[in-house]
Amino acid sequence: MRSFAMAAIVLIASPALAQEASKPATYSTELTGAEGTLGQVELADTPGGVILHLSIPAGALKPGMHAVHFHEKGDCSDAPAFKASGGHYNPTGHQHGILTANGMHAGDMPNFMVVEGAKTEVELFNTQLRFSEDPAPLMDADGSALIIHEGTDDYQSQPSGDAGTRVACAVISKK
Ligand SMILES: [Cu+2]
Repeated sequence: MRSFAMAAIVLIASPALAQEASKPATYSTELTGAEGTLGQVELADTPGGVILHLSIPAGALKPGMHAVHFHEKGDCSDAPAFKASGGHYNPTGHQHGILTANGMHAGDMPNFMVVEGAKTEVELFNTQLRFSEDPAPLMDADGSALIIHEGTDDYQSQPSGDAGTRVACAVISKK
């Protein structure tokens, strides 16, 4: 006689356990220029860093490359100089610049391009920052500011990349 081994196949019906990606905290703020609102900034706090999205209408900034950094204080009250925002956000005590051996500031980021007659949409990812986690929380006691400069960051001149005048400022702080 042939014996048949019976294989029991057990199907376990389990509820869909597909994990939803947790939604990042987001923050929205206005960019202020010399004469008022100049654009919008959207931030998202992710496990790996902060995503930054800039939306700037055509004509609001001069065409060409511009430096953008996070500066140390959430204060844009002194337009058009925007010096109240302090220097670059640098809680870890590094030198300025992506090209500097002992760089870089937590607030350092690549330059972006403004094209004549076109709206500017820029997305940047900064892996050194978080909204409120150490070592570089944007929303610390005095907040921080996003600053756009008239010129280009050379990624090595101290203390701020020779990026020229500040032309726009956005406050980032705990609400
Ligand atoms: Cu700057």
